[in-house]
Amino acid sequence: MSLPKDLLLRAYRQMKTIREFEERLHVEIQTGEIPGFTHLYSGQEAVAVGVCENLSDQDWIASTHRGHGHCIAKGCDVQGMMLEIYGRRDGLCKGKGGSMHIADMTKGMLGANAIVGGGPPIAVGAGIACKIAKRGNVAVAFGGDGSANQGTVFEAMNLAVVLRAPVIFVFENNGYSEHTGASYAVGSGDIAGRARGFGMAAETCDGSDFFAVYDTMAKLLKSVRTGGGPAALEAKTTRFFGHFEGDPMLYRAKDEVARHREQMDCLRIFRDRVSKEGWLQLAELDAIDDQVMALIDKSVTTSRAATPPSASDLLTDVYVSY
Ligand SMILES: Cc1ncc(C[n+]2csc(CCOP(=O)(O)OP(=O)(O)O)c2C)c(N)n1
Ligand SMILES: [Mg+2]
Repeated sequence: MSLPKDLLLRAYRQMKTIREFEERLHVEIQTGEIPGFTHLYSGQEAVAVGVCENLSDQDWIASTHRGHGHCIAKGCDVQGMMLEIYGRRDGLCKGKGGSMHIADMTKGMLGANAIVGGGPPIAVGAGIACKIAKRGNVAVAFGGDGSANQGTVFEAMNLAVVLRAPVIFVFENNGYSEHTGASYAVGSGDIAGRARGFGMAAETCDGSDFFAVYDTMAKLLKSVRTGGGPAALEAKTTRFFGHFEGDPMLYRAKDEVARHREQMDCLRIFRDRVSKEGWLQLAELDAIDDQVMALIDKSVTTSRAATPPSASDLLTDVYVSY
């Protein structure tokens, strides 16, 4: 059965916004105007959106170094994000965080995180807070296949089970941790199986298919929101760019990305499905494409012309005031 039409339209808009945000950054980074290190999320959009369409502003997420998609899917302001990535004063974090430290507490976005495996312990803390508050809210930790090998993640999964914390560990298995293949580096290859070993429910799904991610997440959430303890989701996906911007990708077959863009493009898969089922008209999606292109274009133009923080801003926001 189809999901409500407004949800389908919003999901497409979110995935398209992430895609264009990243494809445009890929171009703009080459101008040298964007400071710092950037990891692009293109190819993985259905995971962030399929997960976050099940969440509200009162649910929390902890993101990764590849965090733009998670931010957009959780509702962060696109213009504010672009300003932040350009290091501008009006950015979401006043231009002091950049790509790998975007956060927005008002949207339940606890932050991108440069530490691989750094998000899950934070999400467990947020999950414990949700459990104490008893409002049925949850915390989600995003992580990659590489993060599934980190001790911090094992400790977080164990603690979440022991304390029955409402946390979902989402593992985006994009096949690589930097330049190392998951087929080599993840023992047994079964990340969901590892999570099960800690005593939680865990599912695997096709991360290129919004509907598969959305439905699997919804199924897991039913129990997590009602006191059933944590769960895990392993989504099989791919990234269309290198590990970081500038990565020559010598570890991937020459035609691999082209093949994946052809076969694993979540936007194309979504468009095919909703038009075949008669749920949406392609013209409706084309209109969204145009609006998204205009939004990204404006966000880049505005960011390029915006002011960076001044020297006097340097020592503010060092500590949070309670
Ligand atoms: C604790 C820690 N170790 C190593 C690194 C360097 N590093 C940054 S990203 C990355 C790969 C992470 O792979 P994965 O979890 O699969 O995420 P992906 O990059 O594929 O999204 C590594 C090893 C780091 N940032 N933090
Ligand atoms: Mg990976």
